[in-house]
Amino acid sequence: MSVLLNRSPLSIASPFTPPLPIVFDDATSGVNSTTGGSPQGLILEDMNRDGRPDVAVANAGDATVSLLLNVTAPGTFTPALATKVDFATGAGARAIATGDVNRDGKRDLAVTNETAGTVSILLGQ
Ligand SMILES: [Ca+2]
Ligand SMILES: [Ca+2]
Repeated sequence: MSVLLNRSPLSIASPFTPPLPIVFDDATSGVNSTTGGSPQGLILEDMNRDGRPDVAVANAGDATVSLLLNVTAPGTFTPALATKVDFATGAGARAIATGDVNRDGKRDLAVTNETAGTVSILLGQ
């Protein structure tokens, strides 16, 4: 999994004339983090409620979801992700989404498992 930062100019003239220039890092200058096998779906969501979006990846190859907490220092231009923590899903994890399934105020994950023909719900703790 690669994180490519948006390097667009921070100030926008008012009124600006579209198109707004957008510039990203490329895979050689971005940050690459290890996921599980054959990563498929990905979401950015603040799973631990610290104000920084974290990364969750559905891994079809090893039937897991990898959660990589965002540990980027505030105000820096270098993204940093913690080492992944894996959670078991059904076989062939593909798409991933978040929501508060049990309405306890904590983000949960829902993962489609293509091979198993199931959906896994992983409740936030
Ligand atoms: Ca977070
Ligand atoms: Ca919840």
